[in-house]
Amino acid sequence: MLRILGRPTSINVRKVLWTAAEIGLEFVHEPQWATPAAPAASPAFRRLNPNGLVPVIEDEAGVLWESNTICRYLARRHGRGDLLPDEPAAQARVEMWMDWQATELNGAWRYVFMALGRRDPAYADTDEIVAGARRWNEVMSLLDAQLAETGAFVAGASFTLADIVVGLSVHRWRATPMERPQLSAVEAYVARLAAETRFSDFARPETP
Ligand SMILES: N[C@@H](CCC(=O)N[C@@H](CS)C(=O)NCC(=O)O)C(=O)O
Repeated sequence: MLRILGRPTSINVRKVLWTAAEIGLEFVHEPQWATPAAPAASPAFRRLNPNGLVPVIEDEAGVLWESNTICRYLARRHGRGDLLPDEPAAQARVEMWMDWQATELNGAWRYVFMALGRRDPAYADTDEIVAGARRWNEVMSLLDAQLAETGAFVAGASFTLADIVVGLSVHRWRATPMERPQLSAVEAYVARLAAETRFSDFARPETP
């Protein structure tokens, strides 16, 4: 049986939980990992993921970490070409937006989300917060332009893994208390995700 390890307050854990739910997988979720009761930095957990980060999965094929890789693995293993197409160019378009989420978008929010979303006192530099918010909004405007062009989902007309990782990121942006531009294609996208997918189960107000 597939095991998914990690606290569901983690956006990266929720990527995997949402993917598993869209596929309709049976799995055991161990939500205690990366909480004070079961730190991800512990030697026991580092034997699974030497980075000491969640999510981690384990199934009959072994242990995997890195959330986007896990999502792709689950889609391929269960033959879900709708979530990750086999055709190389279509597949690359989905992976391009997944990699963009993990690098450009995640990198843009890192400081400002820790400051305003998590209210972590270690992130108190006002200049960094202002610059971070500007950068995050700029990157989101790029996404808005892409969504205006597809008129549907991130990588094109249909829902894919790219929408799981980007959709949760959009939720984080909308749930962080800061000034945001009005992005109409992003708002239409959220409504589409809520109507057509399991988005609302994983994009709850209490877990930005
Ligand atoms: N690139 C990794 C990042 C994983 C990551 O940063 N996980 C965070 C939670 S979102 C974590 O485990 N932090 C350590 C902790 O919470 O103890 C992935 O996508 O899986």
